[in-house]
Amino acid sequence: MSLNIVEKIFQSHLVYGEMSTGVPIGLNVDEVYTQDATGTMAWLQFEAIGIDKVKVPVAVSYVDHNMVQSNFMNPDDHAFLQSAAGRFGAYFSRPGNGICHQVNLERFAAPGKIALGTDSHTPTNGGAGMLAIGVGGLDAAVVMGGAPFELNMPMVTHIRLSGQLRKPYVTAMDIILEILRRLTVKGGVGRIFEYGGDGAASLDVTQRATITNMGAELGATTSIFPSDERTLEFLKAQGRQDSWIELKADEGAKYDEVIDLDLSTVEPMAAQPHSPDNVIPVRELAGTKVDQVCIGGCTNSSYQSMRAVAALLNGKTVAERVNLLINPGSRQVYEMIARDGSLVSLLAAGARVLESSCGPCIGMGGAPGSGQVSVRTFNRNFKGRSGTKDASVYLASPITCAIAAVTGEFTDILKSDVNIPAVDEPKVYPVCSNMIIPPSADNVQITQIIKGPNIKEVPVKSPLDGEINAEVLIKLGDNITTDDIMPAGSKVLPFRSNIPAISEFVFSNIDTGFVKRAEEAKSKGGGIIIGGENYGQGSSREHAALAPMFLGVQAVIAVSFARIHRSNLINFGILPLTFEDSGVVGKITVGDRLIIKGIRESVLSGQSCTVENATAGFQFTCASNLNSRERELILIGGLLPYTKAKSS
Ligand code: MIC
Ligand code: SF4
Repeated sequence: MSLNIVEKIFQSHLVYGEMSTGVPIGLNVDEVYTQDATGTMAWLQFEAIGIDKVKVPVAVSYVDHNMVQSNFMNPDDHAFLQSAAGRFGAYFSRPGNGICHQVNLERFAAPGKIALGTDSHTPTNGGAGMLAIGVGGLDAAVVMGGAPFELNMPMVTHIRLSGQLRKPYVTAMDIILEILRRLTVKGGVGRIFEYGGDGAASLDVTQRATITNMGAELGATTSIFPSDERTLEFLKAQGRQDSWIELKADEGAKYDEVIDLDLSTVEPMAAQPHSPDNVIPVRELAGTKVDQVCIGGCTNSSYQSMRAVAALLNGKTVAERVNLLINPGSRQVYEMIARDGSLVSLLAAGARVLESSCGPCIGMGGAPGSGQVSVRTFNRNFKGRSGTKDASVYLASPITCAIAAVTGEFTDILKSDVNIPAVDEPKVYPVCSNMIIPPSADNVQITQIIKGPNIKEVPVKSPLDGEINAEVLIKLGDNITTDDIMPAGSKVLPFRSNIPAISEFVFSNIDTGFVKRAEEAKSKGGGIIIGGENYGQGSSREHAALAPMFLGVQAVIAVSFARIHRSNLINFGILPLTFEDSGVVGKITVGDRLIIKGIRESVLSGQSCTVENATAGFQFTCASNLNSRERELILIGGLLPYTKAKSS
């Protein structure tokens, strides 16, 4: 039978289930990686499960998000993660070594293998033919403990690329922005995007990785490219040609959908505030003034991007009105631009070059001024994520950004006379692993786990009661992001390992009364959240489920859910329900009391449940759509009690 690439990888990792759309399948996993902002919880959960050593072939713990260190909390987390990696047998990528996805692509990505990462941009590794999926921390912990990873078999969409980019003006970032323009932030839900076609060969691995990275913004499970000569070139240059295998779809392989894209028609694009799919051609923005430019992040900080930006800035000065911030994605990239003189060009032009970390992308420093326009090479421009609520954040390619830094405005590059160098993939990357501490076989007994005072126990929910009788705490529209639910930024991120403290910030950017209402409702049956379509899109942060659970939220009733967030809700025992008739949403008001009788039976049988709005006096029905494992999780109070029960 002819198979596509996704089916080939799933088939070689299949533990149980049948590969037909929507059916749960269990997969063996080759690598799990964590980053610090989600990793502290993941490793605390791994510890709580009580397993002595990670059971996947490779586990890596990165530190890249929480790097501001304005007090003891961030460095305490780093010390905890380093000690947990030593204790449980994971590699530890030290602070300063770079952003997890960029470093993982350089050091660990391998075609044909499966990786899970506790970050929604884990699909970056798909640029090297690895099937890499973003998950919540608890899912990662359980898989590190030896369980298969379960997901419902997604649809596979083939994106057939033809032609060539009008390089160097048009970049991989413009391709993924064009796809976001066409498909929107909901367009990838329940799908894996498999790239192919003649045009794929014209893209190198880091360009492919830009595309698979930002595929997360489509809501996709993941995205993947074939493994071909370009993949081999990359792995060779990284000194890892042994990891290479060829990977391509069989002749006649089938797909659920096919989308054609001629690369020669793509032009420079930008996402306007406040959504990555609000995309228009840069030429339509020409003349719009820019106050801040940020270059780097996990989407666009390859050596090729940095070198091109440096060449553009060489001998020029950043426009007077503009602040230019640059964070190279990894220590390797940083070292390369230092050695070839690019760093000098950047500094001489007036760029503020930061360390290799997420930085401004997640609001860890580098916030724009009030009402300012910021254009960034990052992947998300949700309102307030930059740290400034009224800033206008645009997303664009490193080339578009560098030109804006010099001219102080968006420029129609195709009409301008800027001379842009084409930078090819290096033949050899400087490989130095001194910032990655490998697991040592015999340290299990000797390493103590270090926990600072801000690191608190993981709260666990009690089993589902026979009836939910709770108050509507908030009612929301479509596409609510996990940044809306659980904001990030330098004030909130340090509390990622302290659920009681971080819970005080739930919905704080959109409804400052939420926490108080939830706390008051907690002793009276708890609360319910009402959402629209694609509830919980964006980041994999499980805190967006864990903190509401801690505040007594029993259920979220929405029109539809984003994949990772839905799993996170279930993992922490919060029931995700969907409206059978979304017309009733308009009749529900904050403060209404909703009663769901016989909820355990409905969950068990998989049948719709009847929700009584006792305040407004009407009833409606909801579906739970849980598979058999998810039902068990909800009944017992989540994945942690489930895993413990299974292993006892
Ligand atoms: C993000 O880009 O929002 C993050 C921070 O990397 C998250 C993870 C997190 O919330 O810690 C992600 O993308 O999953
Ligand atoms: Fe870091 Fe931003 Fe990438 Fe998230 S999207 S991993 S915050 S660089």
